[in-house]
Formats: sequence, structure tokens, C-alpha cells
Amino acid sequence: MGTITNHVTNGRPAAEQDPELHEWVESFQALVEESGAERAAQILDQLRAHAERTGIPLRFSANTPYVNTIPYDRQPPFPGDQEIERRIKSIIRWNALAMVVRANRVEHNIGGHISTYASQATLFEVGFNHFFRARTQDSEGDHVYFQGHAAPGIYARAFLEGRLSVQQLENFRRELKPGGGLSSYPHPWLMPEFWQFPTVSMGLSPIMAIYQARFNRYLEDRGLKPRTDAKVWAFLGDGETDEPEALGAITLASREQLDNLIFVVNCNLQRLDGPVRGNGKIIAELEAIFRGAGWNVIKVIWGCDWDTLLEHDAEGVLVKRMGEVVDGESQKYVVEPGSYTRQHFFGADPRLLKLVEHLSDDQVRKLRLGGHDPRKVYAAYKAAVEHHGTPTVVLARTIKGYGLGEAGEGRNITHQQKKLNEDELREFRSRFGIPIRDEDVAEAPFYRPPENSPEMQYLRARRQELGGFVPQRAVLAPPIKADLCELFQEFEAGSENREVSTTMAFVGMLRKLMRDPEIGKLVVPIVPDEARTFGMESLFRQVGIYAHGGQKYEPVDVHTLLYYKEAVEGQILEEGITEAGSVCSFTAAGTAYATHGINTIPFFIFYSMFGLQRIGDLVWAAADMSARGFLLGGTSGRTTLAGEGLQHQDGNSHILALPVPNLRAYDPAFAYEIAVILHDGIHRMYHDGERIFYYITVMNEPYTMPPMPAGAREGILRGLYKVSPAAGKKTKLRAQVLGSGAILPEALKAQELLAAQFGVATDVWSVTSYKELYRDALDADRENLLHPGAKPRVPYITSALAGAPGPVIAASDYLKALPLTVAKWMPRTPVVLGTDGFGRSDSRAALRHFFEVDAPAIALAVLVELHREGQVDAATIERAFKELEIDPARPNPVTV
Ligand SMILES: Cc1ncc(C[n+]2csc(CCOP(=O)(O)OP(=O)(O)O)c2C)c(N)n1
Ligand SMILES: [Mg+2]
Repeated sequence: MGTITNHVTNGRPAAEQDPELHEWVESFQALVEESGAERAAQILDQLRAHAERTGIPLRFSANTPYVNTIPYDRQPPFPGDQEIERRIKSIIRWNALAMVVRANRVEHNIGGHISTYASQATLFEVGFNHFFRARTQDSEGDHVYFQGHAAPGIYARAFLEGRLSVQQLENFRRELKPGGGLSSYPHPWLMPEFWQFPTVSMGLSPIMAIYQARFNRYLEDRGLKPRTDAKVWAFLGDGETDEPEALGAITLASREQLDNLIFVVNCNLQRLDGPVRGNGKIIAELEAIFRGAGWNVIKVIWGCDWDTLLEHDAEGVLVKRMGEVVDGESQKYVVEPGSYTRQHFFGADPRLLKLVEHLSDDQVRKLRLGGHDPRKVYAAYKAAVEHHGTPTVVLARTIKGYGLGEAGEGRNITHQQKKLNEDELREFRSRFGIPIRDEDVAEAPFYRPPENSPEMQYLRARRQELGGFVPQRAVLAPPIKADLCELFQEFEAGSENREVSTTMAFVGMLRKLMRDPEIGKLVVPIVPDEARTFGMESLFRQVGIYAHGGQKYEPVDVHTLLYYKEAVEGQILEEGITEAGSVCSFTAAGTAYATHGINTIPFFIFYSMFGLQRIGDLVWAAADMSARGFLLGGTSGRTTLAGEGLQHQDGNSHILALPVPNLRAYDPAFAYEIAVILHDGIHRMYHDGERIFYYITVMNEPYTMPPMPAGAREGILRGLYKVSPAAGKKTKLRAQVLGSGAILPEALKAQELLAAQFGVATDVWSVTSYKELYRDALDADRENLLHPGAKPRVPYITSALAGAPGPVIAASDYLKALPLTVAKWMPRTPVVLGTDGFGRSDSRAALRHFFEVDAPAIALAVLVELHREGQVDAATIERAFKELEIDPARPNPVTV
């Protein structure tokens, strides 16, 4: 009963000293005892409502008292063997520490983190021994996002489990060593059979975990997988929660009732430089935020040592004191001797001093915190997995660098600590009872108990019970066999006289794909509130918008053909205005082939300017995870999106696509190009299993789509093909114009103009992908460098343009740097035209004129190049400036 009193009083004036209050508390207690907690809560709710109606201003607080959410009397018994678990955990602690210390001895400053795992060991180990389920034949297993900097602890456990060798541990952070090493952090790209989720760019794993949990539900609601009780666990740092992405999507999780999602925030009160909230309380702050967002919040602040103290805190002074001490001060209690805590914490009130008078200073210092107490952590996790209706966050109080003593425990330098001297190692060894001899300890040897030891047997038995090892990644989905030739063929014929945009053409393909009997159901269209922008509203009705709870209202446009239809089995993920959230859905869907064994094919379409530029790091994480699927940069191009201006017009994204190694980037101009790219992409990713994904830009400018020229397929995929040969091959004046995407039609106009007005015969090429050309050429160069005696490999761009007569002009709606990436491999130095500078609002024609990428600008560049070669005289150039209406004194778009 003592604990309940603590909750109620929360440091308010003690009831004993306030007779009126005393009477109220007594009757309330009687109510609880007679009618139960539920009824008591109901009465309180009604009283509150009554007070509000009466106009009494009530104070609002989203916080509960600064004590454990689960009081001692509701704590379930611990089901494991606590002593063996402690020993296993101690060995893992030692190996994690040894791994980092040894790595930094061999290679000075190779890095690694000791303190993060040291603070988190119990939070993980309780999970490993009792909760994290592996995937088996019959159950899908949990998805666990491990805090990235705690990777040494996960490796150390896998070593005990027999999954990693001594050599691998020795090569921690030295992945290039013979025999292989271990990646610094969780990177599925580098350890594809081990890690599932990259978590080290802080703030990304919480939002990814939310959308992962949501996507798991989506698969169930759409009947693509059976309903299960599998969980998504995400372990975060308390400092990490300052990243906007970390908390930015938490209301989605509660709105969608994601009770399959559990966050565990390791509240060690410290980040890299110092305290997370030295002058405040991070746990209280997070509690209020998550409660306000509708989450189930479980605080695990105090360990069992504190239960007896709380029991004797009849007047609530201890709870009050717990609630008022700021985190910076709490950190001090970790570093200072027990006498300090006695004086500064308990010394605030004689009644508190009395509470601990039976404890020595050392005992005061060792009063264990919640996150280091397996019983408290178990209670919290159990409550979390059994909770229904909302997601749960466990806020666990821990100590950064736990067990490091003088070497770092609770100190501001602890995050960076990677080297321990012999004394410090010996102390750590003794504190955790690792059977390593004094004379060996300086070497920091790894320790693995004998196979038949109780520790090893227990560890194996627990994992067996939970289905196997975690983390583990495997490609589970079989290749897609569907023959999509016929499906895409239709788009190779062109649009005849109908003017359509590439976006419309793409949507047509998507719609058709979704009707395909074999793969239609696997398509996952994702939009961040832009479906209408891209003409996709017809899909609303066709396949429905996903809504876990179904549509609970009659939409205002119900009488129209294309009404806003939401449905439990809806296929479209209409994410609202969150590109970050949408790309997380993309990643979850694009990796379902591994996480669920389901080949879902995501198509995420967005305003291209708000793509790679805004959510580049999430795309990087998707790449790390080998996500498959298509990113569609809509309304792309600096001059193609009329009217919108500086913030919207994208001339950057194809440059930003360059660094992502496994991202194939295409800037197609015609429907058949898109059809060829999509068809090939699905085949490469879902049939051949390549670890690639796609970025394709699509535009909203309508024009007639020509039929596909014979033999164009290979060039489309490799990045370049001749789309329109020069008419008069015998003409003396010849030129080559390379156009891409939105600017290809300008190149074709320039071809006509040059022929008609200046007698120049021009070949026009469509560059569908500078990135592909660039990769291929770099590959060839490298091969030739390493094999100087062999017959040189000629890059595709060089062979494609070989013998093409005349100057080369390359024009795109992107930065000039894009064609310049391949300039070196062209038969001659090209003139590049592009859209460097800030966009602005005007018509397409005006913008293309301003950025010097329209047909006249292309034609002028051809003529000036021919003039330099002495093939065109000065008078023609003068005429060109006049006829093409180009003012040489016009402003440079880069600087205005
Ligand atoms: C986006 C990003 N910014 C910065 C870092 C560098 N960094 C790594 S760990 C760390 C501090 C982590 O503190 P916290 O989240 O509290 O985790 P703890 O180690 O205390 O558990 C920082 C700043 C990073 N990994 N990612
Ligand atoms: Mg921290």
C-alpha cells in the first residue's frame, strides 16, 4: 500500500498535516479497496470533468511522479535464473570491452564504443533471454533495431553463441583484413547475413521502426501475411531523441494503434559531450511527450534496492526529492562517493537521511537503478508485449559506462573512452568476476566458457526457446517469375497524337502493373499527399487508400467516380506530408523480401526537390539495407515545373543520386524509355536479386510520346542512344546534341532549327542516365589501369559516340556538372548546358530561355563551336544571335 500512497501524494503536503486532505485521501483509499482501481479512476475522471464544467481551473500535467510505472506490488516474478544471466551478461560485457580495447591497441584511433553498451547490457540481455524471437518456419520473429553504438555488445553475444570467430572479433573495425572483420555499426550491406537494420545515423531508426511496424500491419490487413503478435523493438539513446526524425512520427504510431511497436530509450542521461538535460529531466520530458502522443509509457527508473526505501517513505518525501533533482546532479551521484549522495540527495530532508541511516556510504552508492535491474526491466518488457491498443515506450534509467569505474563511469568523457590501462582492466575483470588470471588481464583476452558450462547451456537453451539467433538476416523471398513483356510493350508504341506527360505515362504503367494477376498485389504505391499532383487520384477508387480501421465516414466526394476511398485492404500508402515517413515505408516495403519473405515492390512518388535533397540520409539507409523498388522524382527539372519557383524546381537531384552506390538513376524523356527501365528494373531486382534500387525522374509537361526506335533498348538502359539521326548526312556542317529528360524535346527542336535556318545536320541523342554512363566509364578506366597489357576496354559512351561528326553539346535540366561527369570519355570536349542557379517562378519557355537550355541556346552553342573550328563565319554567328534572340549581355543565371 505504501507505494500507492507515494503515487498519490507526489510530494504534496502530507495528508497527516492537513486534516481535510486526510479525510479525502482516506475516502479515496476506501473507494480503491472496495470498488477497485478501475472504478476509482473513473470517479476521478468524472470529478475532473465536473470541476471543468464548474469553471475551476485545473492544472495540466502530462507527467506522473518520478517513480517506476510498475510499482513493486505489481511486479511479476522474474522467470529466469538471475545468477546465470548475470554471469553471461558479465562475460559479454568483458568481451565487448576487450574487443574495443584490443582494436585500438592494434590500430591507434580505430574507434569503437564501450560506454553505450555498458549502460545497455541489461536492457539487451533481458530481451535476448526472454523476449526477442527469431524467425522460424512457423513464426515470423521480431524485428529489433539495436542502438548502433552498442554494436560491440551484440558482437560479443554472437561470439558466445558461436556465430562469430575470435578472428572476426579481433578484426573489429578492420573489415578489410584477410578473413574479414566486423563493421563498426549495424550495416546490412556489409554484413548481409547478420544485421537487418542500419541504426547508426541517429534519429533514423525510431522513425524507420515506426513505419516498419505500420508496414507489418499493412501486410496483414491486405492478406499478404498472416496476423501475428510479432513485435518491432527499437533501442534508442536518450540524446538521440533530440533528432527531429526520432520523435517526429510518434503520433502516427499511436493513431495507427501500433501495439506491435516497442521503443526502449536508454536514459543514461548523457550523450557524447555531456548531459542530455543537465538542467532538466530527460525521462520526465520524454514521458510527457509520449503520453501526450498517446503512447503507453513505462518508466523504469529505480531498481529493487529502492523499493524498501519507497516502502518507508510514507509521507512522499523521497518521491518528491526524486522528482526535483535535475539530471546533471543525478549524474554526480554516479561519479562521487556515497557520502556525497547522502549529503546532497538525502541530506535535503532529515526524514530522507533517516531512510538511509542503516546503509553504509558504499551501499548508498550502489543503490541500483532500474535499467540495470533485470527484474525491473523484465517487468517493463512483459507489460509492453502484453499491452494492447497503443505502442509502448520504456524509459529506462541507466549509467553510461556502467562498470568502468574511474575509467569512465558516468563521466563526461565516457562516450569516447576506448582505452583502458592494466589496472582498469583488472578492476573491471574483478568487478564482473571474469575468470581471467592477473598475469593475462593486460592482454584483454576474449573469454568463452566451455561448451558444457552452465552459462553456455543456459544461453543456448534460451535462444532455442525463442527460435534461434537474433539479429539474423536472410533473403527469404523466391524470385518473381512473371513475364511482363506484354504488359510493358503497349507503352513502346507511343501516344500517337495524344499529348501526355511522363508522369501520366508512368501512372498508366503503374495502374496496369497493379492489375497484373501475379505481381499486382505486391505493388505498394506510396505518396506524401501528392497523388493529385501526379494524376494518381484514379487509383484511390481502383485500389483504395490503406486505413487500418477502415473508412469511418462518408467522403464528401462519394458521388463522384474517383472518390476518396479508404479501406482496410487499401493498397495505396497515402502518408500525408512526410517525405521522411514515406521513404521509411518505401524501405520497409523494399526490404520485405528479407524481413518477411515477400516481394513487395514499392513505388514512392514525390516532388523531386523534396526527395534526395531533403531525405538523403534515409535513402542512404535504404541503400545500406539493400532496399528494392522505385523512387519517382515527380515534377522534376529546374525549368519544367512552371510557376513554382526557387524552392520547388529541382536541378539537383540527379547530382545527389550520384553518391548512392547501388541507386540507378534515370532521367527519361519518353514513355517507352520509362517502360524499358521499369521492366528491366523489376527483372534485375526481383528476378535476378540484384542489390539495387531506382531513382527515376518524371515530368508534368505534356507532349506526344513517340514510338520506340528499333534497337534502342540497350542504349536506354546503358544511358545513351541515338533518338533522332541527322536528316542530311551529306551536309558539311555536322553536330551532335545530347539531350535528357525534359530538355530532350528542346534538343529535337534545335535539330530542326539548325537544319532549317543554318544548314547544320544534327544527330540527337537521348541521355537517359549520366550516372550509368559515368559508372561504366569509370569501370573501364579502372580495368585498363589494372591491366595495362590487355586490350583496353572502351567505355560505352566512347564507343557509342565514336565517329559521330562535329561538336558535341550536352543539355539537361540539371546542373552542368552532370554531363561534365562523362566529358572526359566523349570523342571531344562537349559544351554543357544546364540549370545551375536558383529557380524562379515563370513559364517553362521563359525559364528555359533564362537558364539557357532552350532550343535557341542549344543551336547557338552548336554554331559557336562550328565557328571556332572555322566552319561557320562571323556573319552567321551575328545572324544567329539576332534570329535566335539571344542577348550576349543577359545575366548569368547562376548569380542572379
Ligand atoms: C545523426 C548523427 N549525429 C551524430 C552522431 C554522432 N554520435 C554518435 S553517438 C553520439 C551520442 C549518443 O548519445 P545517446 O543518444 O544519448 O546514446 P548513448 O551512447 O548515451 O546511449 C553522437 C553524437 C551520429 N551517429 N548520428
Ligand atoms: Mg545517452
